Amino acid sequence: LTLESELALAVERGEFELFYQPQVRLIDGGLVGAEALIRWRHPVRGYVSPGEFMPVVNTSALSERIANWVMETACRQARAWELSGNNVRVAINLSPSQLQSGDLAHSVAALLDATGLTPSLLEIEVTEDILLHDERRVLAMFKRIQELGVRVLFDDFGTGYASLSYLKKFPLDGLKIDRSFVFGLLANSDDAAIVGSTIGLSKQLGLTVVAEGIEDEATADFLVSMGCEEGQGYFFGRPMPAEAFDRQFLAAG
Ligand code: G
Ligand code: G
Ligand code: NA
Ligand code: MN
Repeated sequence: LTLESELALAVERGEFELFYQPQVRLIDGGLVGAEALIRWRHPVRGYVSPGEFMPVVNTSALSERIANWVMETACRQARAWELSGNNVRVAINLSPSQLQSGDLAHSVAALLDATGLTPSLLEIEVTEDILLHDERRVLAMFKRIQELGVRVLFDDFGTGYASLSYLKKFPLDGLKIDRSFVFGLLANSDDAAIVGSTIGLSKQLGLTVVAEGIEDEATADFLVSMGCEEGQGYFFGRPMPAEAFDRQFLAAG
């Protein structure tokens, strides 16, 4: 069996799951959202990380199907949280191939309609490579998605080749500072300069800024002192199943 045919079977068998990682307000640690991260619960190998199978998904016919499954599962979860009185924004990741296929804005609109989810509780994270594709098409699609009230965030900011020019071209709602700049923040003055400038830039552009990869309190404190509003990382919580997320972060009832 090739990995691609195994993945097709996995879709049939419902072997995919979404894990959720908390995103917090750095000033007080309050929960603001969750990033949904796909996992494949393989019957023999256990949880397989997306780094191992998404590259195959992205070049296969399964790409659109899995994107739709991710969106639907995340929207249902966000709606369940909303109904229980917790306004937790849920962010999903879409790879360039998934943004290319089908009519994404239409699927998003249909899902919001079907689930009743408040649109501002859904976020879409895109990486810069999306913007290597047909620029006008991508722009039009983002615009339609944003008109629905769904936010679009630039993921892994700073790691690409032309991050600043993309900020200029695309009407984003926010950016996520890549964890490679956050890890060394306390020890490396270059990283601190890059992160500090990115926070300033985001504010001037009116963008939300989220720091990724926060692994300790000192880094979180330093980010607060630099004016960063939101963060995510193992210090606040690892990606986990929805039930664990409920128990750890949301008040029961
Ligand atoms: O969760 P983990 O660190 O293993 O994720 C590895 C990579 O897989 C990350 O770059 C993440 O953005 C990507 N990824 C995780 N979940 C999804 C998903 O549902 N869809 C897509 N397209 N990428 C995902
Ligand atoms: O590419 P993207 O930014 O979507 O990747 C998100 C991935 O980063 C998640 O799969 C998650 O496992 C990983 N991640 C989240 N927080 C941390 C962290 O604090 N440290 C490290 N090393 N990885 C993290
Ligand atoms: Na992401
Ligand atoms: Mn990222």
